[in-house]
Amino acid sequence: MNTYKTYAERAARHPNACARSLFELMERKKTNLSVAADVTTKKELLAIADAVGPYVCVLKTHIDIVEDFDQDLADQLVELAKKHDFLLFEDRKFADIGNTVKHQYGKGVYKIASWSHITNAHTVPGEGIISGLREVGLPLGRGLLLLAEMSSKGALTQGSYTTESVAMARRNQDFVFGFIAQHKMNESDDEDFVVMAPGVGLDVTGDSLGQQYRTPYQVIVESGCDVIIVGRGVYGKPDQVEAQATRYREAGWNAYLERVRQHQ
Ligand code: S5P
Repeated sequence: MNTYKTYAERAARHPNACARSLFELMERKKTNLSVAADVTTKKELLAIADAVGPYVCVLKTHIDIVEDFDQDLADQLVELAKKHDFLLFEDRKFADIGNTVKHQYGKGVYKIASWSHITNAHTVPGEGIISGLREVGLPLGRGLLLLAEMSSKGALTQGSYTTESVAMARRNQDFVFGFIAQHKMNESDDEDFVVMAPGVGLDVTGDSLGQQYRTPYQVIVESGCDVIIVGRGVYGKPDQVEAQATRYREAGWNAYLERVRQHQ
């Protein structure tokens, strides 16, 4: 299965430009770590982006929680992405009809499509959500991930919902290059979906609001995901951000090497 090939092999074959540049940079930097920088001020967000930059392939943002957002923040994030060689992923979780998400993605205060290489969408509204986002994102070379499975307790993203989400991705591979999910989603060697998995932690198994954590080994080796998304595990203790980013990068990369070894 494609999932078990190296990131470099997958970069060489992938039909989607966004997936190709992601796999290439993962191989170049030897990291499958994405840090979720869920902080509420511009200063904190930029400090985390600069501190974790050398260790990540993707910096994931929730731009609408930043109290003092301005265009300069977006510009500086783009600069940091260039400086440290990572992609920006605005975790917007679009969930409306195509015509509405088109405006939410391209316009408004945040103009997400203008600075974020990757974004994501729920599949609950049906395929029109992909068509709407594609109109804005594809001409800019952006890529979309679909939420096929969530990490939180009691999530309804299971069974036929997940299966249908994969079918939607399969029909839209020019723009959709993968999933937010908990397991690999490929069904055959003919397709290669990138799976980014949130709900990753080395020290705790959950929080008080329904989040559930697994280790990088479980996520990468046992479940065949490609990128680990780590939030509080990295930025939770402000004086340890760089140390934790190093720790999770190593855990994620070692798990990947183990997966490649097991499937040689
Ligand atoms: O199913 C999901 C999907 C996402 S994108 N579960 C998640 O936790 N996320 C996001 O991953 C969530 O919005 C947050 O930004 C991050 C997890 O953060 P942590 O602090 O729990 O690691």
